[in-house]
Amino acid sequence: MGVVNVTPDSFSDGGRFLDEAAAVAHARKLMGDGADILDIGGESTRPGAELVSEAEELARVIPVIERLWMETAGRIQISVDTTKPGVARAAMEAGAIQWNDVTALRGDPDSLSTAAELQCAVVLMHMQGDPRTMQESPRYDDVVGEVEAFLHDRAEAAKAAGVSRAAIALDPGIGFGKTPEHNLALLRALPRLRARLGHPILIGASRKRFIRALDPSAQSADDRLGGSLATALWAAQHGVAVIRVHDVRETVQALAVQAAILQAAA
Ligand code: HH2
Repeated sequence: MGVVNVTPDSFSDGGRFLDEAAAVAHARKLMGDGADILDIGGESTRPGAELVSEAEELARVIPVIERLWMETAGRIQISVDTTKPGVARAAMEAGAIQWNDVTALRGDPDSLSTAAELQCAVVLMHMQGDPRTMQESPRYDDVVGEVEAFLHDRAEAAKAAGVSRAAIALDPGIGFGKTPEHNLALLRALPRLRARLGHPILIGASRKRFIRALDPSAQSADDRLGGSLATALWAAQHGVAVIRVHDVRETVQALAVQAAILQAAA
């Protein structure tokens, strides 16, 4: 899954693809690089990010989704990264098929019923707190157990609201209200999460700050490709279904080499 941020303030690429033409050109590049899914977002969720109005978010993402859908005629799956049911609805009308929600459909009282009505695929992500404050003091007694229980409960809530079981993917939310140690524990626990939750897992670790904790020289998000690739390979090896990344070409190449080694005659 390639990331297309139509925002001025995303942590790694804010401002680069804010206008429609730049965002569409970037999306085309990610498709050419081998992305199967494009995740289009109009509101940053980086720690401390400001909230965006629904009108502003619609104005950022809908023209991009419409253009991509017209150009690609279904050759690529379009996902919308939003916490707002109104944006998800407009995105599905414009051609998206998936709602990626970092609040796991808790962002609005209408989120669950809207997802059920739209019959779209959903990604339900774990986050402790909200983006403005989540990195101030993340605390867990048992991070893996608590994230697993949360994702289980949100999948149940979605199903109870009418979302079909096969439409649900789950995401432990790397970097969302977590210390570097919490993130590493969750990555280590991917086989357990996958086995116990029984839904496809999505991982978004690309360019995130926990990589800086392991390599203090990686101050800028652009300096974190090595750590992003290491995480993508680990995730793929442990059965993660979707890997959300900024550097699609490099990730596809790394995954291809990994797959070739695993398939080579010994
Ligand atoms: N991470 C980000 C945004 N959306 N969605 C899911 N499901 N999982 C993630 O890990 C995830 C996500 C943050 O990355 P990015 O979109 O590059 O930054 P920003 O939120 O600042 O736009």
